[in-house]
Amino acid sequence: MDKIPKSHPRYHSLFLREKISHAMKKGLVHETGLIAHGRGEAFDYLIGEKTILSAENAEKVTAAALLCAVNPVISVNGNVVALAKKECIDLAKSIPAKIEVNLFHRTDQRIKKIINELKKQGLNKVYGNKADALIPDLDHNRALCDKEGIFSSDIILVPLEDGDRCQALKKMGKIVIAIDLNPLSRTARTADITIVDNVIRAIPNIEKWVNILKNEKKEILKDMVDSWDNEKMLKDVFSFISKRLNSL
Ligand code: PTJ
Repeated sequence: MDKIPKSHPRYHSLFLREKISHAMKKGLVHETGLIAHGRGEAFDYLIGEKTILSAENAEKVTAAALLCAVNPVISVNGNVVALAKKECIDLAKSIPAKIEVNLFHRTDQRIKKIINELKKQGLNKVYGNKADALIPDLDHNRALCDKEGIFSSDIILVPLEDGDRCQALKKMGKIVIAIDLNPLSRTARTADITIVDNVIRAIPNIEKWVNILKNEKKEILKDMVDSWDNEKMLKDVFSFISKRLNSL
């Protein structure tokens, strides 16, 4: 990777760009993943590049939901693996949950490369290669999934989702949790729980809450999930952003 001086005021942001660009050169990230990353950066600017209270609350309730799940699955794509592969594996181990590679721009080669990348990082079993099931009512490659993974999951965490799949997964009766910096996206408005935060902060923060809530009674965790109001949370995010902009 190019050497970015640590003293640069935008060091962290530039470092993430380097990671994404490096992963694209390795064939892990699709070229349009760079554009998606840029859109994410713009929204991250608007929230101050920090985990805001609404996101912290969503991360806490996500941990509660994942701890109540029978077959929780974390769905990862090129961007997520480029930015937060270790964090995803740590989270999956702490729940425990399965990790499945599910791509919008799916090719067998990229699926294999991403699976290998996760295995190199210490994950023994990675789903997504079998593709022996289909998400109904979804017209593109993201419909391909594993019977034992996404297809039979009850709760699915989907960082960098697209709205279509989110809707199709919900139609299957699953609880869908999305991580999306864009609170206006169809995904953000369709998911049961939306985390408006950067995956690089969101994933370790969910793990933090998993460890805090691990020994809590299931009824208490279920109550937290049942009383979650995603629409209100999104309104709070809009209000946060507009107040922040007005105060600048
Ligand atoms: O690896 P593939 O083939 O599955 O392709 C993945 C991309 C990202 C190209 C594909 O899913 C895509 O086109 O995504 P979209 O529709 O552009 O949506 C990406 C959303 O994720 C946007 O709303 C961004 O704001 C958001 N986003 C981007 N980077 C981050 C993010 N949200 C959280 N953390 C990020 N780092």
